[in-house]
Amino acid sequence: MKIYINGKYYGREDARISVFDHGFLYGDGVFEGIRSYNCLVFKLKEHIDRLYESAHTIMLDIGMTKQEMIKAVLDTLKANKLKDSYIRLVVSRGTGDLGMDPRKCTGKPAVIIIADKITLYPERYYKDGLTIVTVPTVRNMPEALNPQIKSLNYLNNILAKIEAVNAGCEEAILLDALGFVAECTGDNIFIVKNGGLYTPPQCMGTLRGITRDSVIELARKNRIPVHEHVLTRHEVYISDECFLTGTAAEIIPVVKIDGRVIGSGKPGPTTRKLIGKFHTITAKDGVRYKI
Ligand code: PXG
Repeated sequence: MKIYINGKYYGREDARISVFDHGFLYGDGVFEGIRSYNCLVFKLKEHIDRLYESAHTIMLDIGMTKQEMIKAVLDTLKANKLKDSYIRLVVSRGTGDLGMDPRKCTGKPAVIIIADKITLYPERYYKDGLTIVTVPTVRNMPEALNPQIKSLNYLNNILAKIEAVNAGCEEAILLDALGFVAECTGDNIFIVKNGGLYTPPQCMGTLRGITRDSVIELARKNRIPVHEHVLTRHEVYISDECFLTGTAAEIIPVVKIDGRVIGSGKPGPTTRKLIGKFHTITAKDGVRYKI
């Protein structure tokens, strides 16, 4: 494995950054998770744009143009000879001292690109659907730490993940500070009701997921009405279908939430249709590279 750190490649054992890096000391940095399918990087521009937007808000100057970053991602994929890949792009504030003041980080930010094989949920979850729970940990309030910033500080999500695992589930629903459904630990949530698609708006505790946007676009193209609407748990429990979206999981059906069976208890027709359409676009859209 060849890991990109600031323009150079390192083997897995040698790819290291300083313990004084503020990404490590404080979670001060940003990241993206991107996928490639058969030598096509899906929504690369959108991921790079979101990375730079996250960096802009935390006032982190990445020190590379977006074009240079895109080239670095493609070069890393080529160096690793990966056709299908999960790409983790991390930009941390860089090394400083033990104070949190970002001005103490006088060196360059650390730009890290790891391209690995994909680890997915087991196939049976796509076939039979997931069982998930609502957890006590509430999604960060936008005024505190906006979920739109894909920062290296993911403890909010990790706490929710721990609660899901404690309940014997793979994913968790987090509510926002008002008690509306926000999203899952690493996925957005959709429900289907009476033929329409509903997903929480991005204004409260919801990341504007790139898979979410792709699904909205796909649904509209296929004349499925889409509503970005606040959702309560009640509306989720009485939905006809439910599914989650994310770069890692793609589109995954949910069949039981907090002990309530969703719809027929099996992945529904709209979910299955969207999964099929999604695979069609990941197989043909994207930025091509040669290995
Ligand atoms: N919500 C949150 C909180 C996320 O972190 C999504 C929604 C879905 O967004 P995209 O743009 O991927 O459709 C995410 C994405 C991981 C991992 O390693 C996490 C994500 C993506 C890829 C890998 O757990 N989060």
